[in-house]
Amino acid sequence: MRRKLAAGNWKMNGLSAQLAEVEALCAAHPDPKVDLLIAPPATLISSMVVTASDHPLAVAGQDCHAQESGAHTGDISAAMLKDAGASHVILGHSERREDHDESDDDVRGKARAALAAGLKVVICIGESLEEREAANTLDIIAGQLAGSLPDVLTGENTVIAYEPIWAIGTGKVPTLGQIGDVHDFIRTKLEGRFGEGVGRSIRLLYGGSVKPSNASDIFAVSNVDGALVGGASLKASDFSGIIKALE
Ligand code: G2H
Repeated sequence: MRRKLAAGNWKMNGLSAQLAEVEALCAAHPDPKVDLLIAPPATLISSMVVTASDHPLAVAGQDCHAQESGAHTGDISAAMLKDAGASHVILGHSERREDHDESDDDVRGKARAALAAGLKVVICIGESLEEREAANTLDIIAGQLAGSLPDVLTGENTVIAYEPIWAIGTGKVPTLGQIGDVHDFIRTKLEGRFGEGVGRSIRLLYGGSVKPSNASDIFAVSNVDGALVGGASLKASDFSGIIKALE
């Protein structure tokens, strides 16, 4: 049985004052029945860990470098995230793939580094609108899975987030059938590559314009084990509505 996961991705949003939302969230869910994770900007990781120190909320980075250390100005290593108190890192988000030209190969290298440093990874995949309209979605997903996932992973240390690029921050959400088709496809691919045990244990999140009003319907879709939430994770009241829909 896979435990449900509600993950927030704050992206490049949030100054220290934003931690009040985390306090409110923890107070609203003192004993959550699902796993909770928030990826703040790197500047807030340590303070968020302190804010949530009496709560099972886990904290994630939004990216890490594939190298352990070195001359990479502006980058952050997996060990640095761990040292700051993060337990997870999001990798391969479409905004990273687009803004920083990250390839599947790059994502796999980062995932290896993160797992080696003892972090858990949330690996993002998803098709563009052009790819969807050309009926290439499943080919794209298969390619991203094959290229982005390291060979050694488990359901304990890896989560996959399906985020159709055209649904991110746009308010557009795929039909429940479209979400189910992709999640079922991912599950089948994972079982084929990693074996039934591991393949069935990896949690699959849906991401892209999830909000309290659509969360229940999305969570009822087969093989949806939770959500990766952007905009609606910034306000405790919104994120709380999504968490309640998952519990
Ligand atoms: C997709 C999602 C979070 P939003 O990027 O990763 O963002 O919920 O704002 O569409």
